[in-house]
Amino acid sequence: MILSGSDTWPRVAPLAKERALAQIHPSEITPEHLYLSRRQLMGVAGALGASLLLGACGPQAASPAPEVAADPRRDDLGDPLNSFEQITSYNNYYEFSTDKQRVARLAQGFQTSPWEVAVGGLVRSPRVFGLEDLLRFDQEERIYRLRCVEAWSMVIPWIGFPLRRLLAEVEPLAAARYVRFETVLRPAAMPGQRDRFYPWPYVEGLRLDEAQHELTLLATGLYGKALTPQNGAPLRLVVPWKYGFKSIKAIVRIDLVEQMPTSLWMAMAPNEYGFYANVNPEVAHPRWSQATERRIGEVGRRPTLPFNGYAEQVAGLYTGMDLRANY
Ligand SMILES: Nc1nc2c(c(=O)[nH]1)N[C@H]1C(S)=C(S)[C@@H](COP(=O)(O)O)O[C@H]1N2
Ligand SMILES: [Mo]
Repeated sequence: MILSGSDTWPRVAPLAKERALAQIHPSEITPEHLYLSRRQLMGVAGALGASLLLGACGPQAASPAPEVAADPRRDDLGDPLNSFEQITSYNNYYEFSTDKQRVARLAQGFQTSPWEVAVGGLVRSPRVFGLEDLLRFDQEERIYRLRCVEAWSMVIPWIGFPLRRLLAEVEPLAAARYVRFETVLRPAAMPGQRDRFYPWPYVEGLRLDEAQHELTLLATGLYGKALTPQNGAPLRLVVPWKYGFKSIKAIVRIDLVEQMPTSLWMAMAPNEYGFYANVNPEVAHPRWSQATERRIGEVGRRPTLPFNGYAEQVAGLYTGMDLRANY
């Protein structure tokens, strides 16, 4: 059997950084290793800042050398990480293309600096954060599974910070019940946004308590580097217990609101996608089962876990709710 949720907590999320550090023996810290040394991890914010500056005025960062050894780390269920190459070459990002293998090339050179994120709505202190402000939040590494609604998955070492820290800065008002996120609208640079079939910009939403959960991350990087454009640079949401489409990329607006936001997918296909979209092997998509998934890089399929393996941490958010009706 797969490890049950109770075997996973409390080794996951808040401790991920410590775990990652504990597993790195000093003799292993060599230039060939992509993963972070203690010194590098503490300098992550600075490093991201520097690579972003380079991105703004220099050529694109080079890809890692092909001879780089596979990262030996594991997620909280013992699964190996997907490679940087896999994570950055198989992407869902409809603003660029519906073809996952074309997104990376089309997104190359997408301008992500300067960047501003307006955080407002039902808050006491609305504020516009520049990317440099966001990098001032303590950055940490989180190794999370990403489970796409299309029934493929990956294990990704994100860099970022809990969304709840950002929300605390703007002080949500008592009337705020949901958080609404919006992706940048830039049709001149995003060919998919010239397709009027979709109601751009991409919008997603969370209930406020979901948004404030410790696992909910605003990611600024992965594999210790700044996010690539195809993965949602410079700032994207990561909600590991929900289907991947909730993890909205290239965020420019975050609003605290009273009513449940209508996401792009709720508007497009209300029979397929609901607001909650928690990973649930028992609720099939109208066109395919969600009981199993294909881990990118593996042959065969593996069982899909309730809440994508994070049930122990998040099931309490849904006590008393019918998770079939609230798909
Ligand atoms: N703005 C925006 N965000 C998005 C998407 C998108 O098309 N546009 N696709 C979503 C889907 S369906 C998935 S599975 C994940 C994929 O993230 P990745 O490419 O970093 O693996 O991004 C999500 N975020
Ligand atoms: Mo997805």
